[in-house]
Order: sequence, then C-alpha cells, then structure tokens
Amino acid sequence: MGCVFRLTNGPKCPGTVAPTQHPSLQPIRYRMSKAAFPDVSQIKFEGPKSDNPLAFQYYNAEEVIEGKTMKDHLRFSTVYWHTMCGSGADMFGSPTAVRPWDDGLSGMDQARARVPVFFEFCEKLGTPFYAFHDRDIAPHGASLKESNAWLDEIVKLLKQGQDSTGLKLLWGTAQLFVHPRFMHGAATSCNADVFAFAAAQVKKAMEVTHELGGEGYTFWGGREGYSTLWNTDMKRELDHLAKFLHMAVDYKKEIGFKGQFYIEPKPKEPTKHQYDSDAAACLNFLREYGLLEHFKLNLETNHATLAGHTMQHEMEVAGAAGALGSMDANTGDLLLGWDTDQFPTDLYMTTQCMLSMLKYGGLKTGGVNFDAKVRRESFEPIDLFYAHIGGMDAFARGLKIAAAIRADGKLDGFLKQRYSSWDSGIGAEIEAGKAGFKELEAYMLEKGEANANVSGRQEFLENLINRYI
Ligand code: XUL
Ligand code: CO
Repeated sequence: MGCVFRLTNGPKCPGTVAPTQHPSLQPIRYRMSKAAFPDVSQIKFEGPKSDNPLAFQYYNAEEVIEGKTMKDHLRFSTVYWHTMCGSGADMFGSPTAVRPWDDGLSGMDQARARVPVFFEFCEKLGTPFYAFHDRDIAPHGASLKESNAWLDEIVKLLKQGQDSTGLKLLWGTAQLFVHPRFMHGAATSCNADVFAFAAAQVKKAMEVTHELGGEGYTFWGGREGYSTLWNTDMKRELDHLAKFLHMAVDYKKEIGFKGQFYIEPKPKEPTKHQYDSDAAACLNFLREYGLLEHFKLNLETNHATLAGHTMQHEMEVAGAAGALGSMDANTGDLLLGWDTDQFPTDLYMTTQCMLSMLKYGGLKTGGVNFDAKVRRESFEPIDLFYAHIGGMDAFARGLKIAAAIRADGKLDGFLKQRYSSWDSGIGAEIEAGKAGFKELEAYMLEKGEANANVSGRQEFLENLINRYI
C-alpha cells in the first residue's frame, strides 16, 4: 500500500501528521460537505451496450445469479485508506493527487472534512460496505489517549454517515506499521512496550469496529517479520504473535463482538519476510497455536502474486481448509514485482476467483474489498470512479462467467471423470481407509500393472474456458 501511510512529509493523510503541524495546535473548523463530486450522479447499470464510462456495463446489483443477487454475492467494499488518503506520492515523488476537499486542511480538520466526501463517494458508487484502519480515519495523536479521543470523534461522524446512507462496515483494522515505534514489528517486536502499545491500539480498534457494527476485523501484520535473521528470535516472535491473537480472541468474547476475525497473508514488503506469508503458512500458524477456529483468511490478489501464487491458488488453499473469509481485490503489475495495488480488470483472474468463491459457498461475512489505488498519473477525483467501476464490472463479469461455467457443467464433468478411479474399486477402498500398504501390494502383485493414464487435457480446458470468456 505504499506511501499513503508516511508519517512525516505527507500532510495529505490523517496518518501522516508531522509533530510541528500537530492538529491540536490548529483551530478546529468543522466543514459540512458541499458535494465533492458535483458532476457525478448515482452510478447505474446500463448494460454492455452502454458507452457511458460512468455506468456499469455488467454489475447489476439486483440481478440474481445462482439464487442470490450480485450485490449479495460480491458484497463490494471501498477502502478508506487508498480512496481518501491516497496522494499519489511514491518513494521518488511528491503527491500528485491534491484533493479539492482537503483544501489545505491537515490533522483533525482534514479528517473531519473527509468523512462526508467518503460517504458521498460510496453512495454514488453503490458499494454497500467499506473498510478502514484506525489511523486512516483519524491522525496519530501525541499520546495514545489523544489518538483514542480523536478516533472516537471521527467514529461518531462515521456512525452518522452509516445511519444516513446505509453503508456498512465490512471490517476495521489497526494500523501498526507507519509509526516509528513499530520499526521492529508490533506483536513481534523485540520491545515488550511496543507489544503493549499495539495491544492497546488493537483493543480500541476492535471496540470502534464493534460500535460501528463491523462484520469483521482484520489483522495484517505489516511489520510482523524480519529484515535479517541475525537479530531475530523467530520462535519467540511467533509465540508472541500467537499470544497477541489469543488476547484479541479473549477480548472479542469479553465485549461480545460477533464479527469474523481475518488474517491477511502477505510474504514481504515492507519486511523481507513476513510471518503471514501465504494462505498455507497462515493456516499452519493458526493451527499450531490453537487459533484456527477463530480466524478466516482475507486474501489479497497482489499479495498472492508476491508469494509466487495465483489468487486462485490462495482461494483454493483457504477454501479447502474452510477458511475462505474475504478478498482484498486488486492486482499487481507482473513486470514490477512489488505491491502496486492496481484495480483489477483481468477477466481470467476474476473468473477464477468467482469459481472458487461459488464452489466454497460464498463469502458470508467477507466481501470483495477494493484494496486498490489509482495510479500516480490518474490524479483527478473522477479517476476514483473509473477505477472502482472497472473493478466492479470485472468482478460482475467474472461472477457471470463462473456461473455459466458451472451451469454448463463441462468443466465439472471433466473433473469428475478425471478422478473417477477413486469412486469405486481400489480407489474407494483407499479413501474409506479399508486398504493399507499390504492390501495395496497384494492388489498390484495380482494385477501386475496400473491402469493406463489418460490425458490431463490442459489445452483443451483452456480453450473451453475461452469460450465462456
Ligand atoms: C497491505 C494491505 C493492508 C491490509 C490492511 O499491503 O493490504 O491494506 O489490507 O492493513
Ligand atoms: Co489488503
């Protein structure tokens, strides 16, 4: 997610207040929103023939697919961090997207001003959900107490926004990676005080998520990893991470928060190695520390790529373990190789995701959350609309294509046939646990040779998929 979280030199994001610009030193100025996007009205479905770039060609919220509306399948969500705090700054360059609604504001003034803009954006776009980090919505204060007070003030505004628009919170999270105190990690820091600070911050973030009726809470271990093993006691760090998550589980029960906990895998960036590196590593960690029943995975496309996997691979690993929770929808640039968080437009990818999603019974508490940012060169506010509309249409199309593939049954039929040797005879006996090495040896000694193999037909299947796309 790049530079939107920079703590200094980045007055455009509430998480980026430099001490000299401390908001408590600024006069409080509450601004009601004039329309931030006066030229955009409600984005509507106009169908594939429409050439209106501010309309959906495929996302038809109320259209029913496999017995459920598109809206309920996809549960689209807009993120506060990229949408409201994204400035286009990168490690070589200053912000390019100077938003009119920020209007020279900083700190809490800016944080207050952004809330109505965000709700206007989501309402016009029609994503039913949103997600935030504590420090995207309100700035870091000089102390935890001050940060908490500021957070409470913005949470009240979010509550008003939710009540007046019907927008719902998909998940909240704590930002435990921007502030210098988290340089060695948060729950895996070598500094016990930092662990304590992180615990206090997550406690508060869970409370406000609960207060806002959040359907989930996400843990992304931004700096839970290492840059060198020379200075790292990995076992001790992992034990601490598990302790931290157990504390969160206990506190969740204590406050009666019923939302789903998610872990978001990512292998690297900012650290060289992050402990939650991919779906399989997360599942193993959760299982080893007795946490599996309390968590599902929030999978992100660009993180899968960084881990050397496809998103489909990650969805299948999570789905097979009953841990498919939610999706952070974006895509990476394969030629760049870092977390570019681009908006997803690849129909093969969205089709694969939707096939896995339908196969494992849908996203339930999760959603398709656009953890994606417009390019640095796409600095005009209208680009935020084009980007989200394109992503929503790409997933809507993926959903329709996946449903067509399933209805047709050819792909499924091929798979059934491919594994049919397991449905009867020796295969069924192995699956039922009725045959061990001795029985299998006797079977093969008598038979002499295994049945002939048949083709995997990869090219045939790729051609078949192209017919639906
Ligand atoms: C970082 C990332 C985060 C998480 C929430 O790459 O994806 O935005 O989604 O902290
Ligand atoms: Co993410």
